[in-house]
Amino acid sequence: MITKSKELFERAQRSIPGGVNSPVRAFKSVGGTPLFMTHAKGAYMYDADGNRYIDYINSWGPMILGHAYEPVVKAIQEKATQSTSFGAPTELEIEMAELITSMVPNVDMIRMVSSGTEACMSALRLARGYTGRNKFIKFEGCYHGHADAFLVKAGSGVATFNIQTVPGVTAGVANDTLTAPYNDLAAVQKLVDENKNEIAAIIIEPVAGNMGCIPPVAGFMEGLRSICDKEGIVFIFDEVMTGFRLATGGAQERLGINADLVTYGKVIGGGMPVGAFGGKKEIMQHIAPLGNVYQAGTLSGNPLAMIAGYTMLKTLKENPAIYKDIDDKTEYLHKGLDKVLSAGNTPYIINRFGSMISVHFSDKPVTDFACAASANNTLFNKFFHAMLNNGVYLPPSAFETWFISNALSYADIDETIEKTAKALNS
Ligand code: HOZ
Repeated sequence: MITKSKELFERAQRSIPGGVNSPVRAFKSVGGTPLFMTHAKGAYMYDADGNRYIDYINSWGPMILGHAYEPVVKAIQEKATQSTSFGAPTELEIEMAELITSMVPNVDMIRMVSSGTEACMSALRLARGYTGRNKFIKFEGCYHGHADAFLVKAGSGVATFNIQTVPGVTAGVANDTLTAPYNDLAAVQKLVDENKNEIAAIIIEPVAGNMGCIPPVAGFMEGLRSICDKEGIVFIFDEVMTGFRLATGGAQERLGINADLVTYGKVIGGGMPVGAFGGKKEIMQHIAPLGNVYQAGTLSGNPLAMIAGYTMLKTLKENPAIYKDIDDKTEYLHKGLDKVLSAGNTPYIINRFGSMISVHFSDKPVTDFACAASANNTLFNKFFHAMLNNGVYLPPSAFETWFISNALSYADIDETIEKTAKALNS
């Protein structure tokens, strides 16, 4: 029963566009009523009708240790009594920067912002300011937030709703965005050759999570790194999803690749609105007030956001075994899903990297956006609802990765696998 969610959705649509504050959560592509949540603890979310769900979104990534993780909640509560914002520097911001630079060896300097969108937008401006070039390369199906320049062949909601051209993004802006298929090094080389000395940056999700989960194929990142080195292009890793999720050093550590600039969001804020961009000092010193590449924010370095993120990152730094635990759990889920899905007649592909995983109903490997888009996503939508009806909350789109939290127990995963079998037979 979702009577209250239905009432809330009707009411929400009268004052909020589409009834939601971020499009994918409206369930528009999967159909039905989005569930309105009241609270969450550990691996479970509870909706307005009191239903419990095993959560495989985890706020789209941040809740790596589960919901309402006590040390983070307590730290926020204590900090709030000392003011919720100063608009002036604090020692905590230095501690946060020092913690991050100690966890990610090639990040010399870091600037805090309030969202992943801001982080990517600022990193791109910095790369352009640093190189004096305008164009950049992104990959089809990658999503780097909703700044104008990135909304070209973007993943996530743009792909979910099949929006080909985003009204409001001018042709002037879009013309500087060059796109290549994910995992296609030859296509990147061609773009670079055709736009000699014009490309400021290559930005990539090192493990893509906005077209389902798509890991890079062997040699792809190394190839991009060497193109960037040869051509003086700034290599930007968008680690909004992967940062502090795949390892303390994020995808850079897991893939053994050093980016020039890295963007963060999600886990770095412990569930508060936080983003960051950082990297080599040589590039970062072009940011104002050191340099003239301007970027600013009233709530940047906000004390509540900083203490939440600091507490989360410190826990991860001091307990690196968490990463093995969470990877093992994701592998266990992978094997369980495989067993259940292989018993049916529907072709499927499970992609996984660390604690990111997704299912595409496809008969061929899913290595780029075209593969993800040609999968049977109508079937995914049915699967989503069958799982939801059985108390398992998956992303309401095949173009989103699932995020595993360490609060998830093996019993929860067994329950999920059992419910998957039930869902497939329904
Ligand atoms: N764009 C994010 C997913 N890739 C967030 C979606 C949401 O919060 O609704």
